[in-house]
Amino acid sequence: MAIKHNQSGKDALIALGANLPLPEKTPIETLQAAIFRLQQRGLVIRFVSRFYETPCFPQGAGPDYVNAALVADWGGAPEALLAMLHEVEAEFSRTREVRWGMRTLDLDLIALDEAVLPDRETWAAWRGLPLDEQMRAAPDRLILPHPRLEDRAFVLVPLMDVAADWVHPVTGLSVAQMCAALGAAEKAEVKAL
Ligand code: PH2
Ligand code: MG
Ligand code: MG
Repeated sequence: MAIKHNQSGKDALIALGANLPLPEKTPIETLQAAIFRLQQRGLVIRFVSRFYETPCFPQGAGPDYVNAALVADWGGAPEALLAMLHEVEAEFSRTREVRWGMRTLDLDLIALDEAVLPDRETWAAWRGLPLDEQMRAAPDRLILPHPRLEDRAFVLVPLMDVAADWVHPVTGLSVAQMCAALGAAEKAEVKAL
């Protein structure tokens, strides 16, 4: 978990992913360059996970992903961090046409310490959405923690490297507990590079 001394802001948990190459970069190189770019823009990065090769979700929707996670120290508004992530995605040619489509770079804000946004009721509504509706409806507001966090080995396994002790403010479960609840087969598919 992030070092608490000398920390001015909150722990931001960020998931990184890529499954399409850029003209001059493999997905691994894209993630490395994106982390560097976030630092250049002033993001204080505390920990970066290993990089993992993961099967595309939904299955068959595209090439394997490279996924990673990082913890940053963020003192500003959550929306400002989200805007920075979107700007860096755009710098790496990310377009947003297809929900859950293939992407050159995906930077997802997963959580900001204990923040529940926009409020617990709205969070619970997004969390409870059935899969077919999830595929149709994309939230126009920032929902934190990420409503699908506990379902996704490609997010939780990298988070184990950097934030195993982070506790979900609604469910009370730590990253380690959520990860332990995943199926063994699903976890085994997330392979450290
Ligand atoms: N991201 C998605 C959709 N599917 N699959 C894997 N393995 N990793 C991802 O990061 C991922 C995905 C939408 O952001
Ligand atoms: Mg995203
Ligand atoms: Mg994503």
